[in-house]
Amino acid sequence: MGCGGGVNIDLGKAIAAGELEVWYQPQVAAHSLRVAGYEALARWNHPELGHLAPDAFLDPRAGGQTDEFVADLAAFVLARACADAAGWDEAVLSVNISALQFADASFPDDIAAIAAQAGLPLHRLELEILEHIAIEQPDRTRAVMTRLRDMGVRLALDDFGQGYSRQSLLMDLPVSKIKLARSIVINEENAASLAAFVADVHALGMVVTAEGVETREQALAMQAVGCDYLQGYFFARPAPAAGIAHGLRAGPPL
Ligand code: G
Ligand code: MN
Repeated sequence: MGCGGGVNIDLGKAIAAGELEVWYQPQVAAHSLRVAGYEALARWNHPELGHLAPDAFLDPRAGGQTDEFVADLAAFVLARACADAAGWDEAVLSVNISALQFADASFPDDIAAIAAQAGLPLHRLELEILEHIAIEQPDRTRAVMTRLRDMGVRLALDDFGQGYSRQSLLMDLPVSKIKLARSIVINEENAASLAAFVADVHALGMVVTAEGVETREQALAMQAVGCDYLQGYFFARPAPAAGIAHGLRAGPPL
């Protein structure tokens, strides 16, 4: 099977061999620094190469894999993550969802079945959709997103701010969270416009997560412009479910 990222994975074999894992990275509340939730991240424990992130064996934009491959991987991650998260107190589970799934009219029913099977209440589930998918394919994704929102599932726009959206489009989307792309590194020049953006998002009733926070300076600056949640290596790297510390602060104090 050809793969966009270069390393070939035989998904069925990897799952059967227990090589496919789901790791978790905390999102902390920007002021208390308490863990509010975890993002589920697939990791392939390759026999020779070690733990590979999906971008090493999956490229959703290049379409290197068959639809069936993407669907199988997604189904595995969702089921595994929901089962793990059912055992956490109140922490929200965030799962990355592909364009394909958001275009599938039966996806909300699949979600309800998977969460019920795992014993995870739908209000503790958040699904992340890439900004450009939600914006570029609104007719294909809107109905499914709205149905999920009405079921009580939270929706987040992932990798936000890479130039796809006019801000006015946000108003119409049934999402409750914007995740600022890791590529947006806060500095003296962009801090004021970021603060204005965050204020606009808040006025729409949505919250903002800063992703890819790697230093104390970035954490403090993102907190200062009003971000509600912070996520990144400064607080914690993705880790296996066994390493999760419930309700604790993640990372060093600011
Ligand atoms: O696009 P998305 O937000 O789903 O990407 C998640 C990926 O980003 C994961 O593979 C995770 O390991 C990586 N990641 C998480 N935090 C950081 C960070 O602080 N710095 C960098 N460079 N990558 C990060
Ligand atoms: Mn994500």
